[in-house]
Amino acid sequence: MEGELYVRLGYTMDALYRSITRHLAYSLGVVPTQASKRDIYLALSYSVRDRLLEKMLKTNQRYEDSGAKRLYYLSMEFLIGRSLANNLRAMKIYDQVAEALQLLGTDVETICDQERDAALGNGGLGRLAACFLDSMASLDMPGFGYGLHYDYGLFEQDISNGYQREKPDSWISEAPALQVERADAACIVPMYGRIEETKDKWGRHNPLWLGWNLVTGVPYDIPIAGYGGLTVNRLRLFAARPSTEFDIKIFNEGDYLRAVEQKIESEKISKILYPKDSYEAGRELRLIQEYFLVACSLNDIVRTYEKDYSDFNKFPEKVAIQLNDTHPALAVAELMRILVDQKWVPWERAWDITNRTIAYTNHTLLPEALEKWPESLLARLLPRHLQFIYDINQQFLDRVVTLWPGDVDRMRNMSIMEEGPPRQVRMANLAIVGAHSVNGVSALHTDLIKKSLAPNFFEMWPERFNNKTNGITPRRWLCVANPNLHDLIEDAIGPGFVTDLERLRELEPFAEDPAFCEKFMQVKHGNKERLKDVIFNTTVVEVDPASLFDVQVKRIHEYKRQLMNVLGIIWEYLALTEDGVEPVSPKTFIFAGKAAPGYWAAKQLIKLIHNVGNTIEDDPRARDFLKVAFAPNFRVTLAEQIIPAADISQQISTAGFEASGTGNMKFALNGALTIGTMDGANIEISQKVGRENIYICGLTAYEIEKMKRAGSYKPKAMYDKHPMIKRVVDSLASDRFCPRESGLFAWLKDYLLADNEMFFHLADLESYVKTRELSTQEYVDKTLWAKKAILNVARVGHFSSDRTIRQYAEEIWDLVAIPPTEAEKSGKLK
Ligand code: GL7
Repeated sequence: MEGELYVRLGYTMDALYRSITRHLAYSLGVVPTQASKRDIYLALSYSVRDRLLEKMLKTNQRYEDSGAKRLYYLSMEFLIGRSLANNLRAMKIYDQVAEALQLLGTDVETICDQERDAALGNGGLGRLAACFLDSMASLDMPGFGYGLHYDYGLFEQDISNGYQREKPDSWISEAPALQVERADAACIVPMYGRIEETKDKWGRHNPLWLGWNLVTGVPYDIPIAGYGGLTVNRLRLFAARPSTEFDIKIFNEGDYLRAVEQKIESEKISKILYPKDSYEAGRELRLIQEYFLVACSLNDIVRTYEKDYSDFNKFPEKVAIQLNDTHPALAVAELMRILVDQKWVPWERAWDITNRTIAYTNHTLLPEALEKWPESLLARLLPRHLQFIYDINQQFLDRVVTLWPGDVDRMRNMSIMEEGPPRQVRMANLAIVGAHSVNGVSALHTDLIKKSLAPNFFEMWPERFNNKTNGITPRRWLCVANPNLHDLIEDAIGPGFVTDLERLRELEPFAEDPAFCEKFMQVKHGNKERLKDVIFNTTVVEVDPASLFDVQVKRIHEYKRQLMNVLGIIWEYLALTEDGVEPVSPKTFIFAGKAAPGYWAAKQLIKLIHNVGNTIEDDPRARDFLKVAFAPNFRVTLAEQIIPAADISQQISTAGFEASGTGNMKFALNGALTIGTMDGANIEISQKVGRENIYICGLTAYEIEKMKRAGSYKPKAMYDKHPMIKRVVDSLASDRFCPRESGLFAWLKDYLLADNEMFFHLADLESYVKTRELSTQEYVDKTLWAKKAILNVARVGHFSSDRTIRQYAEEIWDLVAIPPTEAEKSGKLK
């Protein structure tokens, strides 16, 4: 009986109330009547953490008892956002907590609102990792995350006069409410030093890595609750600390200041998340971070394995390691080093084990994001690893030569080492050679990996390449972000769809049911009201929830083409003010997103969006029809507020550039209609929701590729030929949108008209503008719109990250679920 179970678990309102007040007194030292909201938030978080840890221990016991294979997800980023509300929903104690908080004179939303985001990631790649953790726990799979415990997450974005300003985001102060420190599981990581070539007692070549510096990796565990709350996995994040042994050595030499300096040096490693999205800057500290993650994780993985096994024969049957992009690709060399140097496994055998254990996901084709590290840097930082990389490369190239004798170009292209100067190590090649599986994140992206990124590798190992289209967790992106829509759906089709999202199909008949459509639109309207307040509180813009909310929120990147959206807005503005074409519906364009601090063009775009918005607002002919709002500091929590309120979702990247996109899925699940290009997962979304329920525009990836090869994209000719394009570009480049900063946007004309304009803005503009017009016309037909929006919700079940994770588990990891025992389910297990 659920009631009894909750009593036993301590999940009743009474028990939770007692737990919160106890933590107020004994963890925080405050009396309930004097507790601030922040105090109550902390006390509640500790109460939740207590219960999660208990379940985490039981889950771990269950996994140990079963002897099941484990999956380790290595990622430099986990973009978790807030945890409290998500955990309350997962544990199904949201309502009890709401009651308990009422007794304390507050309410659950206010308290959950105290939490600051864990912004340990940049964008889609990091958020995907967080969704995957949620799915693995919800599917009762032994899957664990490994990452870095950054002191500072992604910077906070302030806007001043339309310009982005970055402020540090100190996550470390926020972390204690979520995590437990595991000092017992700390490990030591060597770096720098030299190689001494020696011989062992049998006279065999035996290189020794000596004279290293040591850094300690201290793990912090964050419990990850599966839906239902019985399976709780963990995300283990490593913080860098000085190695005590090393410090003592210097202390003994009497050099106190050097010891302190050393401490600061070590702690730098996990100080800050690099704020670049789909881009690598090649800084030494970043490589050290990547190595630190790999070394700490593998040490932990091997130690766990060795508790049960005395040799490594079963390693690939018990351990799967997934590399989230190339960032942790050094795992290939590190696992080889551990097996060969520390565990005395023969090289060939070690290679077989490594290859069968490791799998690699590619997340981008952008050349500037493909990591390469100078050989000289690796020689200094990781001399022994570099030797392994040389040996791996030699063995690999020997095979290439046997298969394609004399094909020097092919060898040069496939080699892990790129000829210089400077000579560099290609991390993607290392990952492809070292892994038994290489996957892309949407059907198109995987196709492009095979055809353009790595055709030679695909020819050599076709079976190694596979697709795993991304997904999103419905727990966060529906239950937490849009509880009213969740409840409406549950009333219609009954419970259970949250863990079986394909069941949303049962909503299809309701798209024809006027009463349901009405309620559906009411939920949307309520979400728009809520967003109106958020926007008003963070900008000066007052938006009208009755207008069409047209939304583009994501990192600011040229390839994502926020600029094309702005061109579209200017087009509508000129049509309205100069041609007297009134839009059929008032529209609100909502933007949000961060630009990498050093990305000048992206930062200019933020300024442009603000200025276009201001110009329209200052124009009495336009302000009642068009509005532009830029919501500052985009992050998971803001996404949770914006996405449920969107009518239209803009997914307009240049085809071939967005590997998948996951925002596209979140919007569709929340009943927004997509205006999108045939890029990334948009293609699969359009197949699922039906072409009549999505607005597709622009060239395809293959058309663009063809034009690039032929050099036939001539934007200047399009500008000359189409009067409207000319008017839009000229007004953009004039001072119309920057009356007080003359010439500010003049560069955009040169940019857009250059033959080598990489992102084909003008090539897609006409098709894009027409598609926008069509969507606005359809929006005013409320019956039609509700139907299309509901069909989007009903048909996006495929894009649950549960489906994605099942595919990884079956097709790559060979991982099975270990569901809770009867005893756990009845709460009797102690
Ligand atoms: C990304 C892709 O750009 C994005 O399209 C994809 O959805 C995401 C998750 O697979 O990965 N690749 C990348 O480097 N970043 C991404 O968001 C930062």
